[in-house]
Amino acid sequence: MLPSTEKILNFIGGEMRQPQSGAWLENVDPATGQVYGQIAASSKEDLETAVTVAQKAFPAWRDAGAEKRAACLKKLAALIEMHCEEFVRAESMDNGKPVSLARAVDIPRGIANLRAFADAALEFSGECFENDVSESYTLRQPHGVVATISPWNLPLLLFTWKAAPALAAGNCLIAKPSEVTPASAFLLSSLINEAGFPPGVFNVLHGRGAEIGAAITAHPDISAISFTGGTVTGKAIYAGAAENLKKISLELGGKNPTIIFADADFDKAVEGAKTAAFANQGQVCLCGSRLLIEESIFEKFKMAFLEKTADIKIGDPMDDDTQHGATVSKDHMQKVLSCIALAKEEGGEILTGGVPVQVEGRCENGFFIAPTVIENLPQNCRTNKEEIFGPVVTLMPFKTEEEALSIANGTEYGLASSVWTEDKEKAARMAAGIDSGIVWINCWNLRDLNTPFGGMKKSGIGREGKHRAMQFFTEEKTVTRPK
Ligand code: TXE
Repeated sequence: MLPSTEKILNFIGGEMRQPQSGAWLENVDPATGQVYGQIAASSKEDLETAVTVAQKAFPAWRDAGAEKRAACLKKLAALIEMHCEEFVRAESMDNGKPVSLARAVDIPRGIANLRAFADAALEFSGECFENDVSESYTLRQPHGVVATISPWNLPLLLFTWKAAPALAAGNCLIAKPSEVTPASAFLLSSLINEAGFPPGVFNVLHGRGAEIGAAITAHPDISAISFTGGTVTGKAIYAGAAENLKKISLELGGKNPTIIFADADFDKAVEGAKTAAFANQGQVCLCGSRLLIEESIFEKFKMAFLEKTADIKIGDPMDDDTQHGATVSKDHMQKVLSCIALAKEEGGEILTGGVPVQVEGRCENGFFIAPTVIENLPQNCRTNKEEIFGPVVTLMPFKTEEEALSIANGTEYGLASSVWTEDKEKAARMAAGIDSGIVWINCWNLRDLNTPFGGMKKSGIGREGKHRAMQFFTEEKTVTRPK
């Protein structure tokens, strides 16, 4: 049995610990609007303790060897798998996402991340070079104490996506999950000792971003930070880390285009565009929030898309057949609704949704927003440029490939895009022309954990993914001798 998530404690030096300040935050279930627990509000004192135990644990963990590190990660994956349903329900209650989604995506991907980086620990190696006078090789060595700061939209998935490579590479870790969704990281922390990690290697600190997150960013003994979250927070972390020249990996927001050509497989494109727009209530940095449709099929596609959207089942996230749950918090619901109000002011026509939904029964006070489709907005209005991060998609027609590219590239973001066409050459031209770190052809969010993952422009700095993340979490050293 895993511990109750009603009291979310820190995990420092192999022990569950209360926050030293005695301060707690409230944890709200977004599907009911009710407070259901308390979260440790960590302060600088907790961080100092965590850094001290992590520094002490580092030499032995660095020297433990890749096999030991891989074994701990694999054991942790197996333990989460054993408790899968408890994780599913905790994730759903904390975040508002349907249990079906947590069961199909979040928890299995969290497990897969741990396994992928267990393999990466064993595969990762340096390079050899040779010329007429010398031969060289590189060593890849862990930084020491590093930190991860992760968001609320895919809590366990993104927590493990960062923690696993940090540990696989031989670092000791201070991991800070979002204070909005701390439950799955807390449950994971209750399994760290059983997985075999020595005390001090894997620490989890909870609390507010502006407090404990900022303290982590400023701490001189934390050498690297991997962050996923909003662009504004990413900039603050980048600035805060500059003082100590920390290594920084930033995966930030997106305003991703889904581009539909007239020659696409129509039914697959409609289904794909719907999933891209509304998955996880539109709260995925990869979501396709701008739907660009070739003019000759615009009306037909729009009608089919609206029909599909109408079929989405909104309801209690704990019901197995719910497809669309609550947005993550009251604040976030209000932010999304204010973006919809702005879209109307900008002249947008709401084709469906645009309003909160009251789900009857235990969820009547929950934070639900109907999937929302908007048209008739110019490509350069705020609604089409700023990240909304909710179940909101705008429709725009285009006539040519050039126009599609110009609209697609017309924002400050450059994370992901999805292109639907049966013409392989056109797909290749679009892929080469779009300013985004990831381009999906005739699919969306089809992930291979080996591939580089990350964004251009204001969507971030650096790439994650198997070997890229291992590179980030290691320092490269060149060793040369004469021939
Ligand atoms: O996330 P934050 P917020 C976008 C989305 C959303 C917006 C704001 O558009 O509306 O960001 O969301 C920690 N120093 N994304 O404010 O603040 C925080 O505790 C150090 C995109 O809820 O970015 C949490 O652990 N850390 C996104 C993490 O940062 C700080 C996912 C993310 O929270 C900090 C989520 C500080 N000063 C939101 N302030 C994606 N790319 O997937 C906060 N944090």
